[in-house]
Amino acid sequence: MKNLLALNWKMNKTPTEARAWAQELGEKLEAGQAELAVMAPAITLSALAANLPTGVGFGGQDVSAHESGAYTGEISAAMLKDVGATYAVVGHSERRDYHGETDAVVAAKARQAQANGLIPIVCVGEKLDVREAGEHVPFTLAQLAGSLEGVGTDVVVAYEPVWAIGTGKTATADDAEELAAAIRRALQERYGDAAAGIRVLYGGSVKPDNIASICAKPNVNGALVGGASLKVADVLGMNDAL
Ligand code: G2H
Repeated sequence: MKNLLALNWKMNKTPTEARAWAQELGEKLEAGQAELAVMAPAITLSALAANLPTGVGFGGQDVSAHESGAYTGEISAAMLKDVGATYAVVGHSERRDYHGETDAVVAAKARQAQANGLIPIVCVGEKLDVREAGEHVPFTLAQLAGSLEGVGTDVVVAYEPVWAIGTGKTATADDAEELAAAIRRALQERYGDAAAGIRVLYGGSVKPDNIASICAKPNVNGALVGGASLKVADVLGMNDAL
């Protein structure tokens, strides 16, 4: 399965900056082994649609759990699809923490994405206290089960240990593989043979010099990258490393 290099800009880049980034990527990107997609602020997506090089996809960083209507400030899956998005991140730890998103809300968002032809990237992962208590596997699998309620197989799962997000502390490749393998087993129980086609990503302080060892693990099929996604040079470095 081709690795997915999913870039998560978070709340960075104006439409003007996004356009310049996409054009620079188009000038410098050479064919790589990975699929590349940019998860960007919704307001930048039209600029990305017009300027990203062929073959580089994009998606939203969140999506509404509702189809349409009186939900001020929200972006629907149909809106993302209409602008050309392929993916929508759901359940990122920053959404869970700062916006109180529960597993049930995350699952509803993932279902809404799929109903509109988008592939949800469902994020799960434990905080430091859970890891220190040795509960990271059961915690993450419980979060996964709740976040996949009613969700079909056209999905990506991203394991992002919260203690490794934006902190510079990267989980080791073995830490990533431990959870990726556990997630793969849970996906097999849930979806049967179809689970073999589901990508499991690792996220948390991934950068050009650690991506290769993490993605070399048998159950890791790519990365969700925040900080190192903002500069084209780093993206090229990660693409080259895969
Ligand atoms: C985790 C990751 C991207 P960073 O949130 O989803 O961010 O690579 O900055 O740790």
